[in-house]
Amino acid sequence: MIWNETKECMSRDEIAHLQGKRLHAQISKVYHNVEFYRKKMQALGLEPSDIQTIDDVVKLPFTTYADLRENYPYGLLAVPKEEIVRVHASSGTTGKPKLLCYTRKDIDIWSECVSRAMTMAGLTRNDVLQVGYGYGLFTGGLGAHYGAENLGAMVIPMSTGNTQKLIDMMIDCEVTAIACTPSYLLHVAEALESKGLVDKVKLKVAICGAEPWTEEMRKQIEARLNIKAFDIYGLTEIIGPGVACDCEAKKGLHIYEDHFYPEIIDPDSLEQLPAGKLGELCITTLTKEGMPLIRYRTRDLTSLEYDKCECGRTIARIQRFRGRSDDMLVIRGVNVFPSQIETALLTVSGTTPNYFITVDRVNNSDTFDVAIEVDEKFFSDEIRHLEKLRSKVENAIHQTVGLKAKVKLVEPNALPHSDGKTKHVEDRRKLTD
Ligand code: DLL
Repeated sequence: MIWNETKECMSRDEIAHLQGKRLHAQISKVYHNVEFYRKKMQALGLEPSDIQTIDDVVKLPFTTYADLRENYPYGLLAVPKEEIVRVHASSGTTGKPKLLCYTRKDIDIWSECVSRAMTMAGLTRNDVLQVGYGYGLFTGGLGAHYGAENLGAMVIPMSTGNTQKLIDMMIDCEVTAIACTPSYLLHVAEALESKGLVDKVKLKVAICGAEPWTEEMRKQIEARLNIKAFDIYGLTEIIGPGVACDCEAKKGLHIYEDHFYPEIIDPDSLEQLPAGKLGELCITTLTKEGMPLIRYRTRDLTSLEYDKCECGRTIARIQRFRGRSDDMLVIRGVNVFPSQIETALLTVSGTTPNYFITVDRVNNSDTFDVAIEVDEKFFSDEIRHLEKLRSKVENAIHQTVGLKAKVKLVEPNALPHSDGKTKHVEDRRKLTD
């Protein structure tokens, strides 16, 4: 089922009843199948029978990305490994990535959620959709792809990296919809404008996400391409894109509450906050089989609204994201933790752990500059040695982060030093309205 009216327009009581039933079943499963959850619950004196209604969720312990990293790769599996048909991964603060495992049913539910999001954006089986998210361990490409196929639309799996080809196929194949990051779409808009091709494309809808963006960016995209742009949210840990998406009313992103139970918590006290209050989004997966997550702290800062939307849906709405409660940056759709720079620098001798990241948005594209203090001797040495070191550092960062940085090597003590918490990042992009 694609447009799941029975699940998106229930009364709040019906939603709570379904969520309670599913939570109870999910908790019984993880208690018996995942030692990590069993131990955490036992430490709190909890048994599955203590979790009967959705309000009981507050009794449960939180899960964090550190838990995922520590249990890498299969420690949080709730089914035998043979039932896993796919994995995806997302970068972590240091070292190993977070690995997420999907059963056949998980993939089906994920595809249905993405199809529901695409339906919300007005797409049907008559549409031709280009996927401009990366394919691979990142969930964007395959997530959008399976969702669009499930909808019955024609999918063109472009992936990233070849804008000219994307534009050629957009025109030749009469593409009507695109799924990609908002910053990339602005880049595509620029390329189309510079070639005078905007009138040649049949694009009407864009489904953009994977990075923070503003209403201003949405207006620009819509005006420059004469299309409607929708905001889609998700994270690898929960499933990938399709956790939530906005509708025509643009009053927030509808979260598929029949599969994902959202809470807002105070990131310091960890208390649950009421509707409308800004805090950290925390999600419990209600139907996931492979790697269910209980009260997963997304670190994304937002608020929730529960009143009925103009579109008729009764499922909760996530408001535009206001940032993160950790230091993760999303640069050109790639998650970057500043500590990854430190990890990269450890592999290059002659460097120090003193670095400074500057992120900006120039011509609608994110810039990623890293200044690093290096051994004094490189400045009295021949310039080619400094150049060689710079290229080694650039490669190490590219390897660790998965993104190319513009590296500048500086002399010791050239970067700002302070007694308190060392500042390693300046984000000059204005990503909240
Ligand atoms: O970015 C999944 C995705 C792919 C979502 C394509 C939408 C479209 P991760 O790489 O695990 O997964 O990154 C998840 O990206 O916790 C947010 O901080 C940020 N993010 C994702 N979508 C949005 C959005 C994918 N619409 C992290 N608005 C999340 C703001 C977003 N931030």
